[in-house]
Amino acid sequence: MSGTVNVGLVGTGGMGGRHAANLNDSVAAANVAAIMDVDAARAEAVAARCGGAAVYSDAEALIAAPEVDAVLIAAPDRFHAALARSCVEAGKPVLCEKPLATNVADATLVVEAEVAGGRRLVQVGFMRQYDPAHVAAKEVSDSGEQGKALIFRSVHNNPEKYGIRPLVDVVTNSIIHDIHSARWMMGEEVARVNTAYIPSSSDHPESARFVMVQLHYRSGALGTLECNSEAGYGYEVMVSITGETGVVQTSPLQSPVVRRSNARRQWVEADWLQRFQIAYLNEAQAWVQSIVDGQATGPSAWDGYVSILVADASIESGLKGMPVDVEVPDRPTIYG
Ligand code: ISE
Repeated sequence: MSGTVNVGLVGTGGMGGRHAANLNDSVAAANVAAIMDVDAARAEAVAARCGGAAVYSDAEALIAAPEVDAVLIAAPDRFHAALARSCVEAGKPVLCEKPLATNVADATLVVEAEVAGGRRLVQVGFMRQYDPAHVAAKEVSDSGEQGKALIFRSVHNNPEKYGIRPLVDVVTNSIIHDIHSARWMMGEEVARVNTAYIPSSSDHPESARFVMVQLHYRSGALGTLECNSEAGYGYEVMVSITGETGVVQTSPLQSPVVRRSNARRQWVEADWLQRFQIAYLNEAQAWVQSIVDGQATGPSAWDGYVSILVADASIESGLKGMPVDVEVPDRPTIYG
């Protein structure tokens, strides 16, 4: 496609607001043409910030609108799959925030719709794939300089924000990122998971404050995904890959280390919007470029589907207190 990509944005919460600002301010080939939110005042405010985009109260109407070339979905998680499917059925490229779906059945429907259309239209918002630190660590591991990759680790500490969260929410909303990183950075599929967790309090045994998922890869490599749902001090994400002769690890914080008055200080980012600021921008630029080029790139609906497959097994494992096997079907040819 040539010229400007007219983007319709569904959802203007923290994430949607950030995407709108990134597209409007920093992606030259994008025009934020339409905004939808059930909160009309918030939609109007974001539309005004983006130079007077059209405001919709119905997401399906925005997807169908002739002035919308492509759609960015930043609505609550439970709406993602149905909206992504509508975009695919309308033949419009879509950047769908993670998770692609909150369950395997819904993710399957998105993949089936895309396969039926015969071409990729969906990119899933696994923005860590656009984070320079993650990309550099993967490059080191892929180069083979530290031998075969044997162990993947990730630590994901969230800010104080959520309150009591059930295991299903921590896994499908937070750990889903770590699951994607574990597949993408190691370049192979997970065959079995084993989850343990600690509830927030004895009054809420169904809640999950700390979650640890052990991964067994098909090759025999291992992984651990550790998530603190409410670390209480700020936001950190760290990944490392241990090879036969070395370890590559990302720095959990982007801020500089300051030494002063016999102390060493480092500022901790408040949340993912700060920590992954560059990643979100890179993601938006790459997505719009892929539309201009007519060739979807980045994390696919298949990645979104397999991630939720692993997430589902991780939840089952945690609830049953036993390991659960993951059967990943053959990848349809449109996903390469
Ligand atoms: C949030 O929705 C995100 O996507 C963040 O990247 C993640 O760290 C956080 O846990 C999620 O709630």
